[in-house]
Amino acid sequence: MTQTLTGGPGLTQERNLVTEVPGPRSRERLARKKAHVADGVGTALPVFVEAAGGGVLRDVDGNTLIDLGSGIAVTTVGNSAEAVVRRVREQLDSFTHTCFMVTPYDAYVDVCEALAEVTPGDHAKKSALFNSGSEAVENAVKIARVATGRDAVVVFDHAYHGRTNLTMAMTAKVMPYKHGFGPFAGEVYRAPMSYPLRDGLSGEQAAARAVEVMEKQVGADNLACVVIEPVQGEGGFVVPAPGFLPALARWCREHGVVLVADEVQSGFCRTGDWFACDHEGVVPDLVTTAKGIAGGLPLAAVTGRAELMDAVHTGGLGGTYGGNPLACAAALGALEEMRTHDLVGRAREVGAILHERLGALAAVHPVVAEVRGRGAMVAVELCVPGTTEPDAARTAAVAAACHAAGVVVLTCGTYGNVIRVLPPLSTTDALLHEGLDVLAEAFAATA
Ligand code: PLZ
Repeated sequence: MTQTLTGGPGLTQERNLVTEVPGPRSRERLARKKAHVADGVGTALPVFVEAAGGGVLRDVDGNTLIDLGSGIAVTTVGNSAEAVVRRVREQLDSFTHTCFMVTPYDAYVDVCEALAEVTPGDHAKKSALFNSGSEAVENAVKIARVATGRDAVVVFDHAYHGRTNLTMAMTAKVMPYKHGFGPFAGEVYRAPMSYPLRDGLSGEQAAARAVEVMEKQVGADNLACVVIEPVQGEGGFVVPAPGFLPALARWCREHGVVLVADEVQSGFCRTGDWFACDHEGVVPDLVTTAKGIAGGLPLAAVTGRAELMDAVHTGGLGGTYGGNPLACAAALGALEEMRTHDLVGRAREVGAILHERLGALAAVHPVVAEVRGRGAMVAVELCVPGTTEPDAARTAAVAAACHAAGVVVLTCGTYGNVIRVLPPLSTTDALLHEGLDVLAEAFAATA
């Protein structure tokens, strides 16, 4: 794949370490961060970045690192994709803000039109734009409640939906996301997720288990929506067993429950389809998107059945910055990149490499209990060999070794024992292989 890369003068697509990581300049800045930034805001790898693009980040010490994390699933098209940069620059020359709720502009409508095209299903769709994934999820719940006249929300074990009050209630993991931050919003119920490594159930069996909770502990007549990540992100890149999502979708349809697919992390080519739901042909009623939608600028959306989206009274949805013109221009640029460079196809190629290389790793390191994921969203779960007892310490050690060697990997999972690989799709095969070589060395060095 050829792609024009920006990201600053002299940025080369290779790993190059000239100091230890983090180097002295990053450490200096870390001391400034400590003085001025609240301690509650953590950093996975404290190198301060001065240029980024393609599949690399260059830090202030002159080290160039391989990025296997995409800023948590955001820079699918790269950190400085040509079409994103070009369209944002053009928009900057015109205006930065008017507020769509005061005086509208084309880019917002263009993004909504594009979302109707790319999201699952060919029914009539409409969208509303927001700033963050959390905000999109909150608004999906608001829409589902108004449309159904019901209150309850069902979410799943290991789910991550955000850090606002309602979405904290929807997120499963207490530390660091919820600890001390309650009380949380009510009418949120948790059902068991399909997690094949840990439950050994088929998709149908796992769906029946979840449906029992919905019927016996919530009641379909009280249930506004079921919110699910079709491939879980922060929860550990958990891929439900085949048939789980279609069975849930069927049950929702039969009971007038709105099915919300939270595709904030899995959407926009990441899984080798436009959306993770596409893999099993599941058509959700509402889809929440963010992250990869706009190549790094803050934008999020709720897209769904026109009659549901239109159930809300005029003025009931919005926000000062939702669908900001720069973010919309960036989204149109990101979509242009995805289409021009067939990033759905590229995600599948990346996925084939990841499965081959991580599978080889699993074959020699029994600590790898499972390799799972789709497209360019693949992870390894680390357990005490022969068991499903999580090995978070080894996971942290492997990640630290990668970081020291100039490869950005992220961990995830309820038990902190999953290493996820989700590179920008603008990365080259050579960089990807080098990043995976470093990961393999990190497994060997921590054995
Ligand atoms: N839904 C599925 O993955 C964000 C969170 C990182 P915001 N995931 C990364 C962190 O530690 O805060 C996410 C997600 C899914 C919703 C969200 C929330 O998106 O844009 O972070 O609000």
